[in-house]
Order: sequence, then C-alpha cells, then structure tokens
Amino acid sequence: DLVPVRRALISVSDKSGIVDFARALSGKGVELVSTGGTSAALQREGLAVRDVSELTGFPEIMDGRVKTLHPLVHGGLLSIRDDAEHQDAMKQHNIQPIDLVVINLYPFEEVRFGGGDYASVVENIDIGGPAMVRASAKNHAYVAIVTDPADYARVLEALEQNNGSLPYRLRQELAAKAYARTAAYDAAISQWFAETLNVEAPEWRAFGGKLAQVMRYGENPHQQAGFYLTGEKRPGVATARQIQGKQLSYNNINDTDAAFELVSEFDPARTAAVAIIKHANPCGVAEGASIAEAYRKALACDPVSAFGGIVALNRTLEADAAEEISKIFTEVIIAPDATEEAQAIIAQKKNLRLLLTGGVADPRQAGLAAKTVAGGLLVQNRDNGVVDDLDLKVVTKRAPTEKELADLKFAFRVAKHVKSNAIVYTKDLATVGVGAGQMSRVDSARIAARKAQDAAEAAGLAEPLTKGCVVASDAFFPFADGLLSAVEAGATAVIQPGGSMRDDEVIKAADEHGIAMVVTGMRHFRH
Ligand code: 93A
Repeated sequence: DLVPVRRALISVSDKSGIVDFARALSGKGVELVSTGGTSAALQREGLAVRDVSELTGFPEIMDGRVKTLHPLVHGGLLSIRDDAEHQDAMKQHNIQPIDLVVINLYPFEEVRFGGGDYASVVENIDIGGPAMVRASAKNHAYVAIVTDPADYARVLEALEQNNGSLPYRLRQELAAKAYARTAAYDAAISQWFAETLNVEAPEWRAFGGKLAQVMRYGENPHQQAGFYLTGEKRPGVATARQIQGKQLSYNNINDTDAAFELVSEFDPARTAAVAIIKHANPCGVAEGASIAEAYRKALACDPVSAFGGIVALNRTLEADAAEEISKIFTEVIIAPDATEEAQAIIAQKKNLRLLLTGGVADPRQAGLAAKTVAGGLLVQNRDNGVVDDLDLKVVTKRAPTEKELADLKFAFRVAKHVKSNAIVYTKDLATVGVGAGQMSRVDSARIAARKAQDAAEAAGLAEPLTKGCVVASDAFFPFADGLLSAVEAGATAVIQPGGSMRDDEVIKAADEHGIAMVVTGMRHFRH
C-alpha cells in the first residue's frame, strides 16, 4: 500500500510553511509543479519548479480563473495507475502522473468576513483548487492530498519513514480531511449568498462555525464547552464588544442572547426598554420614558429573581441607569452603547460584564435556529413574527381600550421570548407576572399570578400588581380554566393566538366576565 512520491503539484494561497516543505520534498528528489504565484514564491527561494502552464502547454488565462482546469492536470490526478486503458490514455496524451498534491484554497472566508465587497468575495470562490482537491482525494489509492499546512510535518515524517513513499492509511486520512474542507468551503459560500439575500431556507445553509471561545465548562462544571460563530451579521452576544469583566460562561452566553433578542423586539426609536433575564426567561421587562425608568419598572416585577440576572437595554446605557443597575448583583449588561460616564460607573464593579453591540437586532430578520437531539440536529427558521405585523381580531363583545391594546401587544411581544407554556401579565407597559416553562397553561397562569402577589407584598402594596392588568398567552387556551385563572388574578383583557377546538367556550367565558379578547393567529412556542 505504499506509493512512491515522484511528482508533486503545489498550488497554495496561504503560503505559510510552503517553502520549507517544498525544499524538503525537492531534497527527496520529488519534482515540483506549481501555479503562477506559488511557483514564483518557490523560485524566489531558489527552488527548481516547473510551471503548470509548461506541463499543460496552455497558459493561465482569465486572471487565473483557468489555470489548472486542464485534462493534463486532471488526468495526472485521476488515472488508475495499473489500469491498462488508463495507461494507454496517459501514453497517448502524454499525461504525467501526479502523486502528491498540496493545495489550500482562495481565502473566501477571510475575504467574506473581512468585509470584502461583492465582486471580491465572488472572485475568491476557488474553482480549480477544489476540483483538484476532490480529484486527488477520490484517487487516494495513488495520490496523497494535503490541504492543511499543519500536515506538512506529518507528511515529511511519513516520507522519511517509508523511503520516499506514503502509506495507504495516511492517504485515506488526508482524503477524509480534504472532503471536509471542500464541504465547509461550499457551505460558507452558500451561507454568504443566503445572508446577502436575507431569504435563507434551512437547506441552503449548513450549520458550521468558527470556534471563538473555549469556556471553562458548559452548562455544568463536568461538561466541556465551546462557543462557535456562524458569521451571521446580527447585533447580539456573539458579535458584541466586551468592555470589562471576566469571560462569559456558557450559561451567561445563553442568557445574554435571550435577553438581547427580547429587548430587540422594542424599536429604540419608539421607546426605551429593558429586559432582565434569569435561566433564559424574563423576570422583568418594561418600557419607559428612559432606560433608568424602564429598568426600575422591570425590576419591580420580580426583584428576588433579578438577583444575579442579565440586563439588556435597547438604547445607550447612561449614568443614571448604570447607577441603578449596579445597586444589585448583576452578571451581565448588554446594550447597543454606553456613555463614558456610564462605563466609569460600571468599571467600579470589576466582575460585572458590559457588552456593547452597536445596535439592536432586527426581529424580522430571517435566520436559523438549531437544537440537537440524540443523533440529530433540528434546524428551523428563526421565529421572526412580530405582533405589529399581525392581523389582530377582537373576538369578544368588549373591545380592548387603547391602553389595554398597547399593554396586550407588549405582553405578546414578551411572551414570544418566554419558554412555553408562557403566560405574561402586563400593566402600564411592564410585566407584573411571568409564568414560564410549565407543562400546563393553567399552572403558568397561576404561578405568574402568585409571583405578582409576592411582588406586591414585598413592595408593601395593598393590591396584587395583576389587579387590572392584561394577559398574553403564547398559545391558545385549550380550556377555559387558564383564562379563568387569569381573570381571577385580575386581568381585564387577553391576547392569544386562538385556534383551539374550544375557542367558543373560551370566548364565552371571557364575555361572561366582561373581558376583551384579541386573537393574533400566530403562535409563539419556545422550548
Ligand atoms: O481561479 S481558480 O478557480 N482556477 C484554477 O484553475 C485554479 N487552479 C488553482 N483557482 C485555482 N487555483 C487556486 O489558486 C488554488 O486553489 C490556490 O488557492 C491558488 C494558488 O494560486 P497561485 O499559485 O497563483 O498563488
């Protein structure tokens, strides 16, 4: 299974380590054939190199778009050496076998993520390189394909050990790596198109990513974890600039994402908004005339849970809000920006992380979300439904007042970001009770009401905060009980998707209690 290496074709964009590698090959009597730029680089270092155009008898044309796409190259890569017919073809067309191929591709990813313009990104789609990589890898029975400079040493060592030949097992391993590379390369190209067009479908984009951070541990200390970037252009935890504080943990990243995605539902041109998150669920969300006011309102919803939380803002962090937020233990603040004065206040809390995103995320942006299951990956489009775009229908005798309607829309916006079953009580554009992650909707309604009661008692109020509130449900009420429980808590208006078999029963119960109900036609499950 040993194949002697007599001729190597070298064509690399990343030229690191190539001169030493080529010199070592040359020292072992290997003939070097190379493309324009690579050939020049090797010749400058005094190495004897044959140009591909000399081998093919055809010049590189069209700015290099066509340089190795030639039967004399691909015949040399693909021929079965001990097949009589292939041998005849080689003799007839004067095709010389190539035993070792060293290629790395045009730097598409670097140009793309480096902010290259459309034309230069397209020009950096390598065609001839992947064709040679795939051809050599297919013919690994005779050809070794090296696509990673990190493998140069290993290949030299194997040549040394095997008297100028390479073993089958190594050629197989290199082939496996080669196809992984061309697959990732094409996935990156498809991903770029999808993002450029902003109309991606899950099948257009392979999930992959660039390792950005290795965490000390995962969700729990006995789990290892890494943070991979997909390259999606979206303000948020993955693309933010961290101003201070230690590295974010796995749970911090997850929670910070939930917080910023939620607060991004609120257009900063219309209102200031703050979300406080614990375990990926909001424990307080509010709009306000300022960020400081929104923060106070959000905190009042569930000050006990807010301890050690993540705070997300949709506008610049200013000094007054920075003072307020640093009064209680907070893990992370994520905001579009922060004034110098606010940063100086935060700087006094060494462990508090401050992340600046440069803007809010567009809740309507197309995108992908993924989740693993045993042996599989579930991929779907991001939930980019926005309540403002929905055709809201009043289904009860009483229509909501203008104030109720504003609160209903607020509550539904928040419910989209609460784990199902989600029930969100809202008053004066602030959550007053959040029921999350329960297996029955009626339990979520009760828990949210109880939390509102607790908050009122803690604040020394006579009435629970839910008195005269509105309520949102992320999915329809399967029975009237969930609705009745919200009515009992003090809700006067309801927003929910509708569509239950028992909608009539639920609407009737609402009418009996003088409740105004609005249906959205859109469900916001979140698991
Ligand atoms: O433009 S190409 O798609 N057409 C080709 O025929 C071709 N052959 C090799 N790109 C091609 N290459 C790529 O050129 C290689 O994959 C490598 O990345 C690069 C090396 O070019 P040079 O040696 O001129 O620097």
